[in-house]
Amino acid sequence: MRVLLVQALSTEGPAPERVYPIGLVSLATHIKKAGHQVDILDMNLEEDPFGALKERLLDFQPEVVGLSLRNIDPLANKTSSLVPPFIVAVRLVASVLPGAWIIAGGTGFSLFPQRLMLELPEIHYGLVGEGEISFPALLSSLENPPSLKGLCRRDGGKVRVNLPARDFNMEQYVHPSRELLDPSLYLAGNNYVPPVGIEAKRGCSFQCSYCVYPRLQGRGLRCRPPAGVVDDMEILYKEYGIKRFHFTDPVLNHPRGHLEGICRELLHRRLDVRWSGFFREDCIDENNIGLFEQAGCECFSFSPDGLCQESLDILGKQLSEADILRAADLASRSDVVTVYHFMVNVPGETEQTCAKGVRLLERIYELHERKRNLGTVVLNNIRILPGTHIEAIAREKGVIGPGTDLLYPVYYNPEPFNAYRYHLETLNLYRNVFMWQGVKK
Ligand code: B12
Repeated sequence: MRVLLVQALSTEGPAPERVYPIGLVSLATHIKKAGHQVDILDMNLEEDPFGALKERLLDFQPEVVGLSLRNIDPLANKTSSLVPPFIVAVRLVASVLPGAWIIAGGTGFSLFPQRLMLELPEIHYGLVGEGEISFPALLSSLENPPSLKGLCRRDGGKVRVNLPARDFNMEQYVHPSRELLDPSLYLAGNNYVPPVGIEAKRGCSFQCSYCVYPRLQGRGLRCRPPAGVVDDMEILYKEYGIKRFHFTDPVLNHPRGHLEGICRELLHRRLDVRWSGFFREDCIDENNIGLFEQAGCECFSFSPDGLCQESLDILGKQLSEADILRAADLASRSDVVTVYHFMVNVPGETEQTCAKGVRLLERIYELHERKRNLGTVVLNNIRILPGTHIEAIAREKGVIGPGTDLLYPVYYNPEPFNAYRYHLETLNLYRNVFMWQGVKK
């Protein structure tokens, strides 16, 4: 069968930070192995994304179009949505090729399958969760599919959603066939994030109250053997000249030992690459931090989220303020840049917690001023996503009501601390500019 896989628009406006669609390329790899003819279109690479979609549909004449909705919205306190361009993409496919099967998937879709399929009758099937096994199985049973993991199908006026696949065996991970979508197309343009991702594991065993990662990838940690991960990097380095990577793991340095194994393999092969990822503070210590740096880590991204113990607890972080400062101290002594992410105006915020947050931020800057190695501090309000504990708290506190539509951006930011973020942003910008300019306050 001819199958066109489409990465729908992932950012608003011309994509400033591009991300190579590793999920889609992995799926393409699997369905090609299953004997299908496959083509990929990343609308984010196109100057005229909808024109490019129409053209590709007419040229390739796919029998099946798989649309990936990665992001529902851009987060970062923004109120724009990526649902409208997704709706238009689906409708364009249905109008240009009325005989084609339309299948939707991806992380954004997996968060709102029922809602999106009810809004879009043009979608024949959806797949929530991982697609490596279910997608090829669905392609070979389109007229009457069995009850596949993650399958979303219509039943009268309703949409039935099966439990998602979150158990793909990462020991049997297949290198994504990069020739299906050239990674070098992504090399220009990004200022911060390495566009090419590497999967070292899937799953997250933590239970942070706002987060959907366990829902998307499950709680069990499925690690790839380190040699396979490094093979992936080596292929990209040697065949495509890719030297910078971002590990896509929810938490890169958990469980302890796995990343260390990858680092030792990188050093053993003398692979001169740079990489980044999200680190957990309580899994970093004097022993492994040097190894991470030596093996090419170029940015420690921390997402402690809570700015004081009360907030850490309400967010379910299983971390202490001391863990944050200890990791900050270690990272600030290295030559690696560190970026911190925090949530602001979380449930239970008071004058006291706000003051504690300011102190923590000041303390982090003091540590990093020694070597001037703090990239930035990202400050966000919580985007309320369905099924999270934060959604329940927001309902209980009346921050959202029965009529609130969570498909579109809704943040937890009630009065009286709804302007606290701006206060912290000022502090962050002030400390950051003064640090980088070497000006004493
Ligand atoms: C790594 C990551 C990043 C990295 C990417 C680095 C890189 N070079 O790759 C960075 C930090 C840069 C990043 C940035 C952003 N991200 Co991000 N990211 C992730 C993360 C942790 C993993 C994504 C990943 O690569 N997974 C591995 C691949 C293999 O899996 P996959 O994409 O899910 O694909 C599988 C399935 O979804 C399915 N599938 C996918 N497509 C299709 C299509 C069809 C037809 C079918 C059937 C199946 C299917 O099959 C695939 C294989 O199993 C996810 C959270 C998570 N745990 O999933 C968030 C996540 C996807 N990101 C998210 C967002 C919002 C963003 C940003 C907008 C945030 C921001 N403000 O900067 C940007 C957007 C960047 C962009 N251009 O798209 C959200 C999306 C949901 C939402 N709330 O909208 C998530 C879910 C995190 C969250 N906060 O909830 N991200």
